[in-house]
Amino acid sequence: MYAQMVKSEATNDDPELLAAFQARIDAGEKIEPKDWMPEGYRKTLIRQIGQHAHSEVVGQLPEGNWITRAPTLERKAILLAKVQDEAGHGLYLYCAAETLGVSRDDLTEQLLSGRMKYSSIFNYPTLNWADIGAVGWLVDGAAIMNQVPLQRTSFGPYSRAMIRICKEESFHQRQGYDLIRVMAQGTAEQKAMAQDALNRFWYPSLMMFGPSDKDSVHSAQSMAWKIKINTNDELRQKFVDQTVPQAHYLGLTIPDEALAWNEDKGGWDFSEPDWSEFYEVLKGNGPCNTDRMEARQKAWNDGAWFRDGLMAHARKSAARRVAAE
Ligand code: FAQ
Repeated sequence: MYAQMVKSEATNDDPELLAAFQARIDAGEKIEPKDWMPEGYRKTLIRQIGQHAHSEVVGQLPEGNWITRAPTLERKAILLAKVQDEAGHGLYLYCAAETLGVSRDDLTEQLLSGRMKYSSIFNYPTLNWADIGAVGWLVDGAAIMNQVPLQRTSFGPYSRAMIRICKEESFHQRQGYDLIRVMAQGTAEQKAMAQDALNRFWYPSLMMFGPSDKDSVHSAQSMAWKIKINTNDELRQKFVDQTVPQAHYLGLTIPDEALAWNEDKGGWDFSEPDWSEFYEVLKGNGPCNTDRMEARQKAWNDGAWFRDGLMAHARKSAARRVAAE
């Protein structure tokens, strides 16, 4: 089935080149930017890496919102460092996408015009300090579950970016767990806040892995090309299996009455998220879609003079160098 799909995605490509390309992928070789690649492979990577980069950048907004209101100087410093890391992740990923022949400006324009997505999770609000713990524990926890296998993705620049990102992301998950632990073990009111944050972030976190495998449009092809290493459902199951014991340790309850240990599969049975909500968020109808896009549009407009200045400086420097030769 995979071979058939590879062919249909890249009908203009020479079958011999395609077969040689697939053989390299199957042998576990990394594909580098100057290597020949099917157009479908390039397009899929630009879509996935671009969306991933946008997610890192938009993902700064729900947390950045709390930097000035962090309860202690230590928590403020940690959050500031984390948000700064997310900006860095966006940059590594935009650079990886640029090696495929798309500029960062193009990718940003596609985001702002609604032609490119970012992760659904960042369209949910962070209403109080416990939500910052839930973002680190659950959102970064889900992100890292997806990103660790991506270190082995077939495209060299993406795989190398993921190695560095995963190192930082594991610190992010731990600071979130530590924050929520302090609240869960605090006063009754703080524990209630931690439980409320878990209640609101649980299903949106499960949605981060994408639609169930039967509805996933790209998984089969992306897995044949080793752009994706696992299916959406496999990673979602791993995330649930990792997170349930953590919640139990904290004395918090996963908001799912159907949650039950399944001895046969050696994992937890759980309820699917409401997929109609997921598709509504993707269409732009989540609680914060409008705010997030307005914030990105404003940042892009406000930065125009600076980008223009940098370009003018680069042009003048180049002209001076030519004149001096
Ligand atoms: N949100 O066929 P599939 C982070 C779209 S980590 C929005 O299964 P695919 C760290 C999908 O694009 C978060 N859209 O798609 C952080 C496709 O639509 P399209 C970002 C989603 O690509 C933490 C359609 O649904 N991580 O930011 C979502 O094979 C805290 C059909 O789906 C990555 O991007 C969704 N959740 O699998 C930062 C990881 N799910 O494009 C700050 C890399 C699916 O045809 C604070 N990406 N869609 O219009 C991936 O692994 C994959 O792209 C998936 C989706 C697994 C997300």
